[in-house]
Amino acid sequence: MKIQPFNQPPPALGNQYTQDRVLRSYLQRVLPSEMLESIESELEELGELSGDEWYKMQLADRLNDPVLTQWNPWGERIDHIEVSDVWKMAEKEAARRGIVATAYENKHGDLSRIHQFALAYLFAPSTDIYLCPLAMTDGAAHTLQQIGNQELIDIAVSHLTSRDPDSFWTSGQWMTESTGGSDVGQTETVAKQDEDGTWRLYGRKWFTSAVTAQMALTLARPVGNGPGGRGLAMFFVELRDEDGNLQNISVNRLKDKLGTRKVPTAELTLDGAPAKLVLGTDNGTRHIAPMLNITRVWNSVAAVSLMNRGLALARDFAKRRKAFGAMLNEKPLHVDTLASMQAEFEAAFHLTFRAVQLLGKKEQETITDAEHQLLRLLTPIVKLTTGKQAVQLASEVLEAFGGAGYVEDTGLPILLRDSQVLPIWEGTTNVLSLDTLRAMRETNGLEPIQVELQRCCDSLQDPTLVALAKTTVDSFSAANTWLMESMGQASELEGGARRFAMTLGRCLSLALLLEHAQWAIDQNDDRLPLYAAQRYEAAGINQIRNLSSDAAFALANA
Ligand code: MFK
Repeated sequence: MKIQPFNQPPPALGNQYTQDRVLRSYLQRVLPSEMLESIESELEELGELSGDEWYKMQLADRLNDPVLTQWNPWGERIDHIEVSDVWKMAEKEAARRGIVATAYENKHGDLSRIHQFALAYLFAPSTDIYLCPLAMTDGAAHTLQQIGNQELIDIAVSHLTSRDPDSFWTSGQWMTESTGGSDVGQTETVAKQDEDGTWRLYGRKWFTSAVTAQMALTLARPVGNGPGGRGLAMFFVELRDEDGNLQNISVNRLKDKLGTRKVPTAELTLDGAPAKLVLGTDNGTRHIAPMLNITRVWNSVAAVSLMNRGLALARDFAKRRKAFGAMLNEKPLHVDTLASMQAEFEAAFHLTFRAVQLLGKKEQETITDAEHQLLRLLTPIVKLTTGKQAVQLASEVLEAFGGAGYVEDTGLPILLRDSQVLPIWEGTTNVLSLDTLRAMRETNGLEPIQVELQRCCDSLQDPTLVALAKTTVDSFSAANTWLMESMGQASELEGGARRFAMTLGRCLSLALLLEHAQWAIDQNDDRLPLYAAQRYEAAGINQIRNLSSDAAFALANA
């Protein structure tokens, strides 16, 4: 008798917009219905491509990493980088579909950012982290506009925000040097001025993402300036001359990374690269901060987008895979695991899109002072909270496939490897925890968060939601008490900063999820967001622990 081989059914994706209950329900709540109607065809089209043609292309292109060719056959240094087919497609499609431009065309006033990031969220998971250059492009356009350097705005912004693939530019953000990715004040690149006034940069940039960009914003120390971030200046660099040759920039090698392998991250030597000052000759870290705050929001959108992709695949697989006599989606423990993952995702989604909403209001100057302060605090909190959730969720997604999740040609391991970058670049979890403390010093302490929690809680009527809201109050109160007790004890304050920032992140996520859950009940008698909130709350909100810093030093250094 012939043995019938057993084959596992691969997961499949449908339209990633029409199947996305969470995104659709959120957009219904926050957008006027005419606006939603006017943008829905774009979202549906992207959802279709992302779940079908682009997803298939991504799987087929899995092994094609970018290739650096440093020399042509005749001995000329060219430093050409050939990117993958998905990246070539993504660059054109990103321009045509206005993944950056939508925020600047401003068709929908302070809701334009929500429109843009809904597009980015659908665009991201099948385009191999092409969101990275788009994030930096948006960050550069935003920074140049905010600073108001008209010469540079005239040179660059119409390209950065173009919908025409032939004139669309992307931007790099060169900050990291071998002295450190976090402690940017140690930057060793120097800036010297020629006799004719042209600035030239000399140094080595150690981790420059997407060197295929046309321009970059970067930091360098003008000769004679003092140490630290204050002694740095922010510069604008156009990478290539009119003939397309790199201008005194050489690409030493591409990084051999765990994930984001399609992103051609490079080590560069700048040997007199011409540059223009963006704003003054000092305070470079302060001046580049607006760019970081934009890319941190993109990072969070990438996190929720990848979480959603992992869940879509795991959910579909659970409908197809039979084990122990039943489909996986009929097995209580498997279903319980998926439900907890879904709850983490929904909480992360609402936290992220609250930051997006506030960013739009800030840019259109419809933001209140309290909301402005909230956005400053939220930016590091959202990035650090969602970055960690994305890694944990991607790991669970792989496990939900059993051994298949650990096998490269399923395309699944890439989800975990790509997610692992999210808590690292654009500020690690610890750097952002410290930025949360910095932000609190700039704002009214924790008051903006308290006001936001109160706003969410005030919207609740359903008794289950009201009961869950008590956890936000208790967790916030624990964070506040810890802060008061730790003030003046530098080591305790720094040592507990991550648990503090995480508590605020989870607390805000729960409150925003509760707010949405009330709306969903009122609107459609939809109790799924409530179930997500229950499960999210059960996973634990308050991370504050009384752990001594002295004991941490003893233990970690033993
Ligand atoms: C998928 C989507 C995402 C993709 C993007 C991918 C691109 C990948 C490329 C990269 O990874 S680029 C590198 C990213 N690098 C970082 O994010 C750096 C992480 N380190 C920090 O954020 C440090 O906190 C920092 C470098 C800012 C510390 O520098 P300093 O000079 O020691 O900081 P200091 O003295 O505290 O702050 C200097 C000024 O900046 C202060 O203002 P004042 O001069 O007025 O006092 C700060 O208030 C201000 N500042 C710092 N961070 C700020 C900020 N202002 C607003 N927002 C912030 N976040």
